[in-house]
Amino acid sequence: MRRAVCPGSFDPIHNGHLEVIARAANQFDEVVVAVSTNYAKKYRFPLEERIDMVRRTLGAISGILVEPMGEGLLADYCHERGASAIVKGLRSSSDFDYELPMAIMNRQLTGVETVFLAAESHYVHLSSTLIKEVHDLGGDVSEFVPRSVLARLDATSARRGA
Ligand code: COD
Repeated sequence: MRRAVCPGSFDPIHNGHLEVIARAANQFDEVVVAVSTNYAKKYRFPLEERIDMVRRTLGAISGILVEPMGEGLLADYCHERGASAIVKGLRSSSDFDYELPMAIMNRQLTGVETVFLAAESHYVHLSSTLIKEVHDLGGDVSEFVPRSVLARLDATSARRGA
């Protein structure tokens, strides 16, 4: 069984993430979507809500699991889960510069390989941060996120008084 991990904050999940996860699922027998927690990071959505958004969006697709990643090393998580690869989407050369040292370090730590998938051109400009900013300022992000995520963004804007 060839298992891969697609890690991310998913704060919130968007169509660029989904496209990479779907392509990873075509290449591997099983894909674990690992939702990370980094206490140094300030998230818009708590972990449980980020996991819930990912699960609702992906539904019950066979071969895709959604799990919390915990706070430890991604390489250790992959080793514990028996995953031979980490799958990441690449949007730009700056993504590559950021990801390459981590890919090498992760391979040295536990032997896990990193597979980079070129982002789909229609979604290459997307990030969770940009989507939140555009939405907070009144822009239409419905083309970039699943409907259930848009509803959560609307709800957080209402709570924040935006
Ligand atoms: N198109 C395609 N792919 C995309 C797009 C897009 N528009 N946007 C994002 N992606 C992909 C990227 O590959 C990205 O890595 C992934 O989706 C997740 O994106 P985010 O923004 O949700 O997640 P990040 O960037 O906050 O990263 C979370 C990680 C869990 C990957 C990161 O925190 C991590 O690696 N943590 C592990 C800690 C660790 O082991 N440290 C030591 C490293 S050697």
